[in-house]
Amino acid sequence: MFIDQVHICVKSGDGGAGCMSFRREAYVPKGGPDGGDGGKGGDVVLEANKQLSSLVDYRFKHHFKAQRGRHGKGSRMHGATGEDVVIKVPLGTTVRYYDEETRQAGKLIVDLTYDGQRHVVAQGGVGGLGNTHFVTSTRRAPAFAELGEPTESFWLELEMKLMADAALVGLPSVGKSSLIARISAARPKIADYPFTTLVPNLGMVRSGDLSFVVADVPGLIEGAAEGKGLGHQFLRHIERSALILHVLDASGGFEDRDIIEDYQTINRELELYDAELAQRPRIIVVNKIDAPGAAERLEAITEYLTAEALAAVGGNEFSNDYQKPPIFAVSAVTGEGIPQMVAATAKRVHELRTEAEYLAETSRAEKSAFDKIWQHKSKKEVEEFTVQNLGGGVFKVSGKLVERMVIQTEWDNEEAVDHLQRRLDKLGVEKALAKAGARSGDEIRITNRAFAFESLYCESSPDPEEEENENE
Ligand SMILES: Nc1nc2c(ncn2[C@@H]2O[C@H](COP(=O)(O)OP(=O)(O)OP(=O)(O)O)[C@@H](O)[C@H]2O)c(=O)[nH]1
Ligand SMILES: [Mg+2]
Repeated sequence: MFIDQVHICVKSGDGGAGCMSFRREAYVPKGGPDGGDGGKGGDVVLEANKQLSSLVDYRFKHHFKAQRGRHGKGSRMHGATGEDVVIKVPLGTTVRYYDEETRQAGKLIVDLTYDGQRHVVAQGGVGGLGNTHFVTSTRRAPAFAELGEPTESFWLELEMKLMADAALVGLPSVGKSSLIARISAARPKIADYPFTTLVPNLGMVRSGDLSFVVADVPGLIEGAAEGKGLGHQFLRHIERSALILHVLDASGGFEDRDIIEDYQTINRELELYDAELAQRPRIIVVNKIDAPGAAERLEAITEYLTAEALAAVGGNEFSNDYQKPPIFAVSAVTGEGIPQMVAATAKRVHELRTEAEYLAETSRAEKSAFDKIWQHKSKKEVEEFTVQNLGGGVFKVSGKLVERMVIQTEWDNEEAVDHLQRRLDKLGVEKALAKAGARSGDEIRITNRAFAFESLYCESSPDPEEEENENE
């Protein structure tokens, strides 16, 4: 079965807790703090792998959990980092957030397009620091350590779009499957009724030194772009192909169809689905050239396409071969015209690939520069926080780092809470609270914790004695 969309639930590893411990040695009565740090939790990583051709592995396996970071230990022993979970996916997999309840896919996270490309979809939790970090000139024996950062699980939608170089596109029964069977080792079902092909087939085609992957997708019909027939869900596979092999039936089919109308129908559907698709490089393959009446239909469509191409260049003749419409008359049954069509396709795919590689190189360089800027920005964003006056002497502080600090604090430990307050002050939280109008004794909320505000910057009733001290 061809699986091209799955939902998986991922959870990175929690961070390990830092350790609170003091050195104990024979003959050393009072050893210093020696609690090691907790290890970082494992990441959940998606990795593109060219060996895979579908998402079938994730049809029944939905849950992926990375290992937690180990806790720190005495003697400055740091906890081990949790192992990552690496989820291998085929090339051409796009990854989005997914809301399990509403069954809606959300923001695009990444598009995995080249072999070995990796993306961390869930970062492991940060390990807590051991008590050795909290020694100051006045606090020689810190009796607290940080907790590890917990992580949460969430759902992702993985969607695979075929990465074929060329896609055989056309109405039902024009002979797309017959063609792929003729030019590659693929053996799809072929029959004289529409919608024989229900899932895409891929084939590898060789032509001299060049080779390319071709896709045979279910036939498109009028209204496909709006979801008619089977075509719609497969239109997205065409999106990935650099070249469209537009297949036309020169036999007229059972209904003696007009070949020019057929051509226009497909173009219209592509255009409606995505205007860019209509502009995609293409080769016209006029199939069933062995059938009676085929010669006239070939002539009609050639005339039509030539006029169209001339109009595009705005002249009466072509100044080079590239301006001519690429039309190939073939028969999947007799093999007539097939070698020429394959050679032209291979050549065009090769040209497009070279172009795309050049563009990918430049844009990858651009992208990594962009990533750096973004990383820098996100570090700043982590440190940012906001203060909200909820009224009635209650203030809420929100922000990534601030919240993480609170979560990693062991609240039963007075010294740890003390330390947290000092860190919040350092970040500027106290100042910001005072500025927002908080007074000593007011309630401060950060994530799920509430505590009383005590400030050096703003006293509810200034103590004269203290002021005197400050003036000294
Ligand atoms: N005479 C003749 N018949 C052909 C040729 N190519 C395909 N056919 C016939 O056309 C019918 C449809 O062929 P398929 O290859 O199944 O067509 P398809 O485009 O894949 O059709 P769907 O999968 O339904 O979209 C079959 O009966 C084929 O034998 C050809 O070159 N000449
Ligand atoms: Mg078919």
